[in-house]
Amino acid sequence: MANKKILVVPGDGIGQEVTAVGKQVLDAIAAKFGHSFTYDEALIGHVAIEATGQALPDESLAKMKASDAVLFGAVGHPKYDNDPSAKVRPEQGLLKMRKELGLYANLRPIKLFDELLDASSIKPEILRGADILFFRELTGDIYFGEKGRKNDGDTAYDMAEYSRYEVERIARKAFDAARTRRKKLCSVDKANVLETSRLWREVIQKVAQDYPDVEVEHQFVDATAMLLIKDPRRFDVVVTANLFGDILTDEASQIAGSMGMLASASIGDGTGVYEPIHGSAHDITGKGVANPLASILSAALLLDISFGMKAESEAVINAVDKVLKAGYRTGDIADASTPKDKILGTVAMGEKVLAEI
Ligand code: GGG
Repeated sequence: MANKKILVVPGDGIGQEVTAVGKQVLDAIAAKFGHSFTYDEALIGHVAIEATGQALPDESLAKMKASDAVLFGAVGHPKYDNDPSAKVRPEQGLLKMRKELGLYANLRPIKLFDELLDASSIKPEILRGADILFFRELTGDIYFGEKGRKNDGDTAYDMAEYSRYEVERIARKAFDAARTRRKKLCSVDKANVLETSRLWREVIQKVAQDYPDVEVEHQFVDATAMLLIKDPRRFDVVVTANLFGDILTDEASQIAGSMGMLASASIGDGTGVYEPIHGSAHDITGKGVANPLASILSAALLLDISFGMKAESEAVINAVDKVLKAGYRTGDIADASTPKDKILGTVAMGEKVLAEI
């Protein structure tokens, strides 16, 4: 029996809807395994800007630091897409949270549930058995470098920067993970063009000397984008920089059938944050159709990584598997052969998973 404090930070758009389901799943696990989970809530993103003027209010950050884990939703709002001059934006809350909590490693498992082989636009014979674990570096790169305008606003710049220290710490996390899997690591960069990538490759090669049992390959990001679709099974652990990881994992979500299936764990120096890789999806917000499985699978990662509760985490994954085996789908993972009565909304899909726990 464990006592744990979980901070629920739904954020914007469908973040609100899917995180509510993720929390219900944590509750069901606590009841089944005799744990005591207590919850608090905090604001981030557009909802935080509206309430306080800040994308990540100090109070939210303090609550994050004081909790054992954070179950997070998404940030974003379309109003900022058409207002490039906005000084405060929802995404600033996300970046500040990552920096302040030292969340330098973002784990994004790309796991295809067998039942979803046909949901993907990639051919089943290419996909079957694909299982990739991405390590996206999360607190450096072009996201955090100096940015600005010059020449009276006619020229814009974003600086990309990496230090040896930053590359080495994510590299070691990825190599450690490769040792527990198929012992293959692919480091993705653009070392034929970028100086940050040349340093990245140099550090990966040095760290690799401490892991002689792990087979290492280096790929350029453009080639990786192609190989993920052509031959996803060639990858085991992939480690890459912040921007490349952001883009490649959206692409790789198609291996798992949908963005709505992909969970993530952001870990580092303190409290871990667990969230779907998808954003706030305002086009479907409030319609009750968002896929809650990424939030549910994020809860499974939380149980495993932050609380060391392997059996509890597996109970969640098995429940998802059973629901998919029974043929239930949300709209994003349904296909022409899915019977209408098996296509569920957010809440109903959550209830099916809860019933299997
Ligand atoms: N749950 C992920 C999320 O809210 N994504 C929105 C976003 O702004 N993502 C940028 C990033 O992950 O760097």
